Amino acid sequence: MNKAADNIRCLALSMVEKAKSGHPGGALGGADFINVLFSEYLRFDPDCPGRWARDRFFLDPGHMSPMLYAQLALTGRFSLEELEAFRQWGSATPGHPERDVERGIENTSGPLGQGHTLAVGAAIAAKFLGHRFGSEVMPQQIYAFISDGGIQEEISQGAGRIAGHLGLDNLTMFYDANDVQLSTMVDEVDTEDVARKYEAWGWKVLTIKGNDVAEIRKALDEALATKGCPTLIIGKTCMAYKALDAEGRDIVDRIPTHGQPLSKAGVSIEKTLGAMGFDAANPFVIAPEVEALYRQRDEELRQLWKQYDATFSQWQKANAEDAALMKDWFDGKLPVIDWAAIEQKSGQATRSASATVLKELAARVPNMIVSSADLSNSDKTDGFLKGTEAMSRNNYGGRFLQAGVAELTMAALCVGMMLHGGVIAACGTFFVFSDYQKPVIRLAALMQVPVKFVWTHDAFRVGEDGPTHEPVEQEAQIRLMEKLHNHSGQRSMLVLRPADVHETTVAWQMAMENDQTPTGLILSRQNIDDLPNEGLTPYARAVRMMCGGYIVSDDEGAEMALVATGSEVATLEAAAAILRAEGRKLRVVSIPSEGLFMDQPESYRREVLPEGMPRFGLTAGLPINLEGLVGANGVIHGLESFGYSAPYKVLDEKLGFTPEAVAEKIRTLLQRR
Ligand SMILES: Cc1ncc(C[n+]2csc(CCOP(=O)(O)OP(=O)(O)O)c2C)c(N)n1
Repeated sequence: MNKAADNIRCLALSMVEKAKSGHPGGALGGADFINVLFSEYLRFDPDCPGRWARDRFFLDPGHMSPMLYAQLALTGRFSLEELEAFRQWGSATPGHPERDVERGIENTSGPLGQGHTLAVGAAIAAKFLGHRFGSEVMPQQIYAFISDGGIQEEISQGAGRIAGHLGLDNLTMFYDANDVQLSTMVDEVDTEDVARKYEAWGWKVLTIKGNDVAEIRKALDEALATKGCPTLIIGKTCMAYKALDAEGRDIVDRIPTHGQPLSKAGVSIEKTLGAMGFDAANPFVIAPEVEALYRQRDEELRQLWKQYDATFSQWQKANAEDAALMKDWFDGKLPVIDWAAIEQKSGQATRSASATVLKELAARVPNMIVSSADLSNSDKTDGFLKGTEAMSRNNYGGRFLQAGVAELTMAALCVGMMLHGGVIAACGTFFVFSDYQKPVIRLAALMQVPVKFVWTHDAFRVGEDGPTHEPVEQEAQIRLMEKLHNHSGQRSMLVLRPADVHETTVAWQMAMENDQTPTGLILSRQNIDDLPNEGLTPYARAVRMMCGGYIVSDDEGAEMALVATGSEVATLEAAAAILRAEGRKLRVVSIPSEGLFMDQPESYRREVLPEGMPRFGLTAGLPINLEGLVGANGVIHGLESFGYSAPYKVLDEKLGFTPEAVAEKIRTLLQRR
């Protein structure tokens, strides 16, 4: 056992030496725990690693990637050559691990704190699925590995609170407590009692010597036997464990071992590897006894999976329908939904229209879990809640997660649920608080996890709550994710701001059908008039937004195209009505997703926004929202300051967003031509 942990140390240290960059110290200290976990506890099928019922290991400190890659080399998922290419262009071993389930990497990690929160989300999904299908077929345990950085990150407060509150006894977290962080010692910044903190959240806490195999085993056994609460194993480890200087002495100052090759931190690679029985001249090896240990483990795992398969097929025989359902859920298959038949009440706020759709989804999509950060009655995710129950430690079948006031945590929990698989997750809050969620949105976009973000109260028309609650620059920020492409070459996020209740139905359809990237739905607080349907059914008209944007109303020989997203489209329609009565010819265009619109063939884009037709844009956000669509020769009326506290109709007047004020701006432009 110790030789295997030393082998991980040898590989991890050598990867960083060879790359001339990376974080070796933590990896050396954590090697003993990960080695025990992978060689004796973690259950996965060595011949089919992505199986639904596998245990999952979530790494929080992504900088400790050498430890994970080295471990996965012992497990047989990475070759030694791949370890040698650590951090290099095109390698399978980037600086921080990137999600690759077949290779044993459940989550992309690096931004500290997120990884273990994803694990809590995965534990929630596992509990939900265990409740639905039975724990004999959904027996998966969720393991998380966290370091001082993750413990200090604010998100750990949300993750710890929720995991304790829900009593997630399928979650075991190892805290690599090595007293050292990147630029300081831990006690220079943190004197809290971590054990008591987690106990207060309802966790079982075990404190052990984290480099001691027997203590690690005992703690893992105890964690697995614990019922009713998650377990935190605080492993007191040693940073850069077993690193020696040229005289063969333990090194003294361990902070420099955190983030650079150990040879630059006063460590002798020859002495260190030599003492562990490895050769510094040829360090990329797996010792024969270590190879034997892990191949032996493969055999044990194969036996375990045989037993599981037998249990599963018995269950399948007795529960054929459930087995088919389970497959559909893990395959991400959506039930048939008659979107066109969803009845929307005219003239409502798009958040209310969203509630109407969510009511339908609650009835039709039994593996959907919706969450809200204590705003369900405002962000209208309560449309879903009415069709289910809140999840609790006594009811893992509830499909509504009351996250409390914790937007960042909630977002990460939803991403974690979807990383686990088998469920579809959505979460709601006010659009202005998407600011609290950005780091998770970014990671979800990078990992291509199709969580649905519901953001309501989408502009200054929030009104009386004032500038703290009025998003102005948020749409511009979130649309940057539409411009950023993921590693599959797709726009990394779909962002939709529907213009009326019917576009909201279609926006939800697009969100549910988007299984490639996260989707953001930006919805209004205030009521919005329906857009004209031009002889189509409302759904048939709205479904044209699947091209990103479309012509809502048009006059032959239109003199100008009026462009907007969301509620401003209805304002443009109203302004156009005033001007049409004066004999003006206009075109109104709704573009709920600039990114999607830009992906249409040029011919379509030109059809909607012809080259020579002057353009006017209206946005309740920063004018930059429409610059790509309106172009340098067009004019945009937007908001260039924070909003103000007042009833929204007063704000419309003061800020020039009434139909009359908008019509006047357009009139002036038309007269100037
Ligand atoms: C959100 C976030 N902030 C900052 C960093 C940069 N960073 C990487 S490692 C680290 C210190 C981590 O210390 P610890 O968690 O104790 O890891 P160890 O020193 O044990 O390797 C920091 C600040 C990061 N990766 N993520």
